[in-house]
Amino acid sequence: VFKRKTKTALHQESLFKPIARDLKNDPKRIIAHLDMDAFFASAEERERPYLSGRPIVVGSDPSGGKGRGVVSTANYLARSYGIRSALPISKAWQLSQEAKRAGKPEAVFVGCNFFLYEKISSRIVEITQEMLQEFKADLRRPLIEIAGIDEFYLDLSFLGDYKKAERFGEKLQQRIKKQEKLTASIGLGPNKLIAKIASDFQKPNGLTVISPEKVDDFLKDLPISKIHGIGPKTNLIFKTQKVNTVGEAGRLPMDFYQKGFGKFGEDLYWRLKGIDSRPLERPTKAKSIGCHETLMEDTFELGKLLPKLEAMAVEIVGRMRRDGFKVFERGVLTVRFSDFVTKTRSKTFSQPISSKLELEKWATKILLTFLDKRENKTGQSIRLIGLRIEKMK
Ligand code: TTP
Ligand code: MG
Repeated sequence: VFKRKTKTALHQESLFKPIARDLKNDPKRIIAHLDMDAFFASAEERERPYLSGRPIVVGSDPSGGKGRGVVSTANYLARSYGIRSALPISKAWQLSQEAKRAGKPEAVFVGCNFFLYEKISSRIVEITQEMLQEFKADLRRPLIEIAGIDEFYLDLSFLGDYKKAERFGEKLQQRIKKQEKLTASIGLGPNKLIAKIASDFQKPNGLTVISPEKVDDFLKDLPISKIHGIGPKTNLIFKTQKVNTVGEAGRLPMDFYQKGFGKFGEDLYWRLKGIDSRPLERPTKAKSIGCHETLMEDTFELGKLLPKLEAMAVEIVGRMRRDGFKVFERGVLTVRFSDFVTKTRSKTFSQPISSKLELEKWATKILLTFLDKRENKTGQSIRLIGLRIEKMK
């Protein structure tokens, strides 16, 4: 399959590495990926029964179509209007108005409540841990990788076969439904790559099992964009080869991947064949955790700025804990004024901080200096605020 090359010895070595030619999935491995369905929207629906059965959009304020932010997520009913994550909120508003004109119910727009989502996220992990314990897993090994606020990988190899793993998955879905009144979709497969594609395969409330012998069939007709790491740029390279499906892409020789994609190419070659040996990761050792937000409109008003700071502090401290850190030693606050001048202030604290409240207090103190003569001589209003923590331990 490989074209012989006469470049450097090193290059040849990488092309003909024997180990790469017969890479296989570890036959003993069973990996699960769990992903909550329409997470933020389902959480809001659960908290407010009067929203039940209505199209829900979680994100920034649409301000009657003039809002400036984006959609965080939409429930499945609102998705049937074409509304989805990362869409401008103004566009979501338009789509909802169109639906209304067509005689369908108007979407309900709700702001983000990270505190709630973080709390549910930890509960889901706890429920999973309890189940692992009941199934007598050896908890000294890391069996859960928290991959995001609503998703994680589980190593279920200890169960020994896919039938048992499937029963584990069903039971986990039932418990989450019973205890948290929310639905999750689960995928099972021989590695993280297949498990993740599988969890997305029958959403919502799906359980998709792709045992090793089913991998090739499962991947064959999937669009290549389903393979993690294939974005629009990579997609374009495949287009020039008239390749659309994973099956077609898997038939291209390694040479094509190494030439076209460099270091990433070899990995991609194996991924497209459903082979992936990535281990479950322990909590990431991020160097900083932060977020920022462009405000609905430029403002001086503390009543508008402080709730934003609080939401950010909640999100950041939540993420810090999920990532396995307990404290942080440095805070960074950024503001952008209406004239787009951007200023950043940071501080290394004499004592490490662990609570959201203390982060919020510090950030508020700094924010105040940006509102008066101290840091804002020309009286500009604020367009964006950003908050970040560093030196987490
Ligand atoms: P996802 O799991 O990608 O989406 P989801 O849970 O809303 O829907 P699905 O049923 O398809 O899994 O993301 C989890 C949460 O992360 C989502 O509820 C909101 C948030 N999010 C954003 O804030 N912005 C984004 O662009 C995306 C993709 C997600
Ligand atoms: Mg989800």
